[in-house]
Amino acid sequence: MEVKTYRAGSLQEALQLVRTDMGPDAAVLQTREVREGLFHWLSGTRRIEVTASCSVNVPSRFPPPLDDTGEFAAAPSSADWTGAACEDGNTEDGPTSVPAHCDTDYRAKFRDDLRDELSDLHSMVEQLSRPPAAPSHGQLGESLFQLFTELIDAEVSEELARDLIDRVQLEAGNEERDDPELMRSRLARLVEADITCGGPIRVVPGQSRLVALVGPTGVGKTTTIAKLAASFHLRERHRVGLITVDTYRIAAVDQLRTYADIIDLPMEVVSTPREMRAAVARMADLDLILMDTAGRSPSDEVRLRELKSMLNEAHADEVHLVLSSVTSAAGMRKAAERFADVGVTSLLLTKLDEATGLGNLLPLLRQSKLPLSYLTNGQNVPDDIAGAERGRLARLVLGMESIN
Ligand SMILES: Nc1nc2c(ncn2[C@@H]2O[C@H](COP(=O)(O)OP(=O)(O)OP(=O)(O)O)[C@@H](O)[C@H]2O)c(=O)[nH]1
Ligand SMILES: [Mg+2]
Repeated sequence: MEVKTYRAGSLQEALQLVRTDMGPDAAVLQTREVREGLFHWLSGTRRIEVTASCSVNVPSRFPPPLDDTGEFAAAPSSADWTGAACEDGNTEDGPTSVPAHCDTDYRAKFRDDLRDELSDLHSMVEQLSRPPAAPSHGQLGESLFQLFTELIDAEVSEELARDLIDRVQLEAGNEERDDPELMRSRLARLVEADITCGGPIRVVPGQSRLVALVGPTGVGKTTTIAKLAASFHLRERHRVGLITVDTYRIAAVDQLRTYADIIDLPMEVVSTPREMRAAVARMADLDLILMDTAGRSPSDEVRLRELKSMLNEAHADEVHLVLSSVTSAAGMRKAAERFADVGVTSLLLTKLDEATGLGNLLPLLRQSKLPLSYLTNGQNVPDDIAGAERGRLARLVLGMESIN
């Protein structure tokens, strides 16, 4: 008896393979879910395997068509009626009419069978759509399992945590796998390799550099401008000026003016592209111009276009997209996508002190091509800011180091 197995991404595709290879009369003997790929127990691809044969005669479940007289055109064979035979025992071979109640019994049986099959299919689909169970202690071994739970505690998504553990396991030698510290530093290096840092703003005396901060509302743009201004002016003795284009709220102008007064810096308030040109010209002899902008919803395309034309007018050398670490991974991805259009050149992450775990930053850090400039970790001006550094950031997002 010829028996073959076929694998595909879905039951439907697997049955199509059977049909193409063995023809429409092939009988399906078994279906089951299998996993393929390296470390299939962790994240192998789920496939459906169908075992089929052409040599097995499986009775048709469908009644033969009725002819013009309302009788079956060709009598079903005894095999066709297996289990559905009429109580009269009217199962003899050869052309014969089927009594009405036999037909009714058959159809009822057919309906029941169909219901059972639908219910089986339903459970199969449910099972397939369920995420695979988390890897167990026994599957991973002591140190990798510990690492996996640490990633989950750091709010790394389960999918990403599995992927990272897989990669670490793949790279580690057998003797390393029992050493939690070695595995931890291997994991940190892996994540570090995905992070790009651009370093702090490079100010060259006499070469006016214009740096703008943009981003969603309330992420800490103005506070960060104040931290940068104080740091460059008071600590590094550079000549710094401030421009704000956030004229939508009176309080926003007052907020920056307060910082400008305390640090003793010139400040310009700009509301049109023309005013922008004039303000930049007046500050041309400064070493650093920091530009504050109004918070924008990533979905507000009109306001984002306005922001872009202001930045073009200012000829900004650097545009830092400010994102809060307490935003969801999806929210950060959306903001990064939408603000890319305004000409963003780097990422600046704020409020690291407020996040319960920083694993949500990982997808953005891995996917974004933008270099990171600064990290902020509190409301204190000018202290709570530091240049982004790959190794430290990797340990922070993996929960191996605390921000405070
Ligand atoms: N915990 C914490 N709070 C911060 C940090 N940075 C800023 N904040 C606070 O976040 C709040 C909003 O800060 P702003 O600087 O006004 O934010 P913004 O992005 O300028 O806001 P809009 O101009 O309204 O879009 C303030 O209460 C800041 O003190 C930080 O790193 N950590
Ligand atoms: Mg602001």
